[in-house]
Amino acid sequence: MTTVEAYLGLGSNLGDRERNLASAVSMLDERLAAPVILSSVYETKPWGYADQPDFLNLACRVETGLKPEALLGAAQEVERLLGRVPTFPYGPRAIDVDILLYGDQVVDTPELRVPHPHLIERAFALSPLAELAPELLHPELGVSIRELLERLPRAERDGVSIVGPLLRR
Ligand code: PH2
Ligand code: MG
Ligand code: MG
Repeated sequence: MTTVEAYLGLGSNLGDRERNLASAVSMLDERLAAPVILSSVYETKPWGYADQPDFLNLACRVETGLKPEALLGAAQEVERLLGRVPTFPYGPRAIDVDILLYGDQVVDTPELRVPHPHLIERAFALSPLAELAPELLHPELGVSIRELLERLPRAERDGVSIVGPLLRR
């Protein structure tokens, strides 16, 4: 089986945020039948819509045999099982599981865009990703994750602070 190194971004700002992240990670472990390598947990100021609680975010690396559409299906199933209910764009959510990168592949369909179209604007996604893969090149821009993070405005980077390792419970 050929596998691809994919990176996911997870976030939560409703309920027991850390527990939501931990549950999502164990469900992904099961569904991907592969170990999920985790970044630290970060506490992050809400991006896009300010009037909501702070998020906890992390990134993870998975070595997966699933095609991007199937990986998206697994991510959405985890969101559903953890009781995510639709709100509004950039609004609060118990759990969000996004595909940030899928190897060096570019996907552009109505259902899925990879690399994640907002990745390069968001310190909450780039900071944990830079912890796992600082030298990885963005497939469309040819710029490293570390460099993309450094290019963000100071105010954007300052909205993100490292908390520590995820407690797997
Ligand atoms: N997710 C959003 C909108 N805004 N802000 C932070 N800090 N973290 C998120 O995960 C996040 C967000 C929509 O997916
Ligand atoms: Mg998202
Ligand atoms: Mg999402």
